[in-house]
Amino acid sequence: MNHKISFVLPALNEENAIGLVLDEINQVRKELELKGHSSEVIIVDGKSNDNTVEIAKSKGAKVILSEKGYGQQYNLGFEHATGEIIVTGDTDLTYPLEDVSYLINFLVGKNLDFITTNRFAYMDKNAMSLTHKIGNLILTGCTMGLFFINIKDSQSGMWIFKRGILRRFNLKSKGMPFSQEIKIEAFKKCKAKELPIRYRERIGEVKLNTFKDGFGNLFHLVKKRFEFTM
Ligand SMILES: Nc1nc2c(ncn2[C@@H]2O[C@H](COP(=O)(O)OP(=O)(O)OP(=O)(O)O)[C@@H](O)[C@H]2O)c(=O)[nH]1
Ligand SMILES: [Mg+2]
Repeated sequence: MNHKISFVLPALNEENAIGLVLDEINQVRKELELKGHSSEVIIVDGKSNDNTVEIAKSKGAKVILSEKGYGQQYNLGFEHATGEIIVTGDTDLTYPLEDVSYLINFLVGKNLDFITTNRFAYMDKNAMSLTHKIGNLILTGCTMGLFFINIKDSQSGMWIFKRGILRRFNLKSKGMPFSQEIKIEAFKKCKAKELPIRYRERIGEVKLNTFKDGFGNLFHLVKKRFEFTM
């Protein structure tokens, strides 16, 4: 069966990487087209003050201007997406978008609703700092313990899912906790699976603050767990 695929990616000052990310996506779009699928690319910009928007447009992406905020940007991008299947990822060249065709086959072939990815399976040597790794481990452990779901990477930003399931999700986070929130919703409410991927070293400046974002995400987990029991 033929599908329309929407690539939705948030961007914040990614001028050094976004052109390469879109080259990789455009290559995948050709592969998808040969299989009879159509596609669109939506970049949701959070007020970048470099050339991110211009480069994205020059590579053929549809650019949506948003307030800054990872979750806020994703929610706006999802509203604009028209494909039955949504593919996400960062605009920093870390995620293997070249594997999207395989991942879509897996989603459809196994009749899943949602796939998230495990970056720790095949991580390049310098792709993640030690503090960031420890933070991820703690957050993933807390997600498993508080919500009784079995995943290895609660913070991965590459998901492949059927757009229709978003209706059933209660997504409140405007910032970085959006990543764990969408997984919790998916594993609680539909057929979801985590698959291993390669994770590459980022191009461009690191924007995450391990401690600020780490504690923010931890606080969000506790708050969300409390809501679940209400
Ligand atoms: N950190 C951050 N990233 C944002 C924001 N808005 C959009 N983004 C984009 O969201 C993606 C995820 O942010 P990253 O800073 O790469 O976070 P990360 O992947 O956990 O950390 P890295 O290991 O540094 O890649 C990137 O494509 C950013 O450009 C924001 O408000 N904060
Ligand atoms: Mg990243």
